[in-house]
Amino acid sequence: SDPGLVERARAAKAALGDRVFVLGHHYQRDEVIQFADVTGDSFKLAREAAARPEAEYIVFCGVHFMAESADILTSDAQRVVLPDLAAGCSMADMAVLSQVEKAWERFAALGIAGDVVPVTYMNSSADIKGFVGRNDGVVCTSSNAETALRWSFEQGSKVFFLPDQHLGRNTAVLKLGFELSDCVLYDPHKANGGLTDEQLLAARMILWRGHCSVHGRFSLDAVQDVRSRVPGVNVLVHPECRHDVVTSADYVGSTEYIIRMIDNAPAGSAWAIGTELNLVRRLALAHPDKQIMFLERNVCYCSTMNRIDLPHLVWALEELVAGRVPNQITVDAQTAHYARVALDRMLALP
Ligand code: CIZ
Ligand code: SF4
Repeated sequence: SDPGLVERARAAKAALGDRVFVLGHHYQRDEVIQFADVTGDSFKLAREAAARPEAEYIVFCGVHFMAESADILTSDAQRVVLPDLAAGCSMADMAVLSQVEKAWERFAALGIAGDVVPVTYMNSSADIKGFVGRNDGVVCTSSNAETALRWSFEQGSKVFFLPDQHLGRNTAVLKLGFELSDCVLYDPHKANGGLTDEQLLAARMILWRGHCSVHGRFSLDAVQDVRSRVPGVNVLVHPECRHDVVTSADYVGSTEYIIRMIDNAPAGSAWAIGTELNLVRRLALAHPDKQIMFLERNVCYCSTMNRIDLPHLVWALEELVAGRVPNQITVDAQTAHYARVALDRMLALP
């Protein structure tokens, strides 16, 4: 990266000292991750932010919903900064509160709202987490989705899973032993969600029609292709991948799980990884004794994660040095209260 910018980022961080804490998501660019005080997945980073009460400013190198979660979990005095406001998440954007409320009204009209427990993946906006908190539901991550679903099925006979259909389906089928036919897909762009009353009454998992534009791109063809090219390869994918990809893989798990698997893999082993490319590249560099490859012939970064680049980080840090707070992310008090209820329920899971 540009040596002038590297020097400026260093100088600004040094000038701010302990007043600033920089969080770097695993999918961030190398030029940004080098300045992170801690790296992690969205859940780990939210907890790290909450554990740094002395930091006046949390600079979140990640995407918008993650910065919102950090604002919810930190004190009012702390300010959360997202270096580029255009760093959203296409999956989180697929569930809009008004659409979700409309679905909920339909469940109420059908007389099933009392049986449905809403569950939202961490990768959702604060107002969706707030909706879930107000309606006795829970947040989950890709590491605890199974536990969250088991808890939810003790509270009610149906789960309304937002916004990632793949994580919901993969967890229900692979971890809870459900049939694919127990799951229905609610499409907010179709009349009545594209579902008949009978389908809704019979379903156990009502999946929101959302997906990750990065993980949703891995295909069964890519798995078969890499197996034919690299005998003995281990296929390791994230549960945001499509069901056929996940069922044909050897290992499935969260970002932190993927990192652990590669750290513990024997020298000489071969791995095709289905997750974001910045992370796969760093894993390959860190493990030259293992054969690590991306599970697709075409590159695919998360384009919104990549919006945060060194120029944006330098700009944000230098603004803080100058006494201004750029791109502050705030969640209104009422939304934050109910989102926190749903997050705390997750933290209290066994
Ligand atoms: O796909 C993502 O954005 C993930 C897995 C984020 C996270 O850290 O949970
Ligand atoms: Fe959203 Fe997918 Fe990008 Fe994660 S990788 S921020 S879920 S679009």
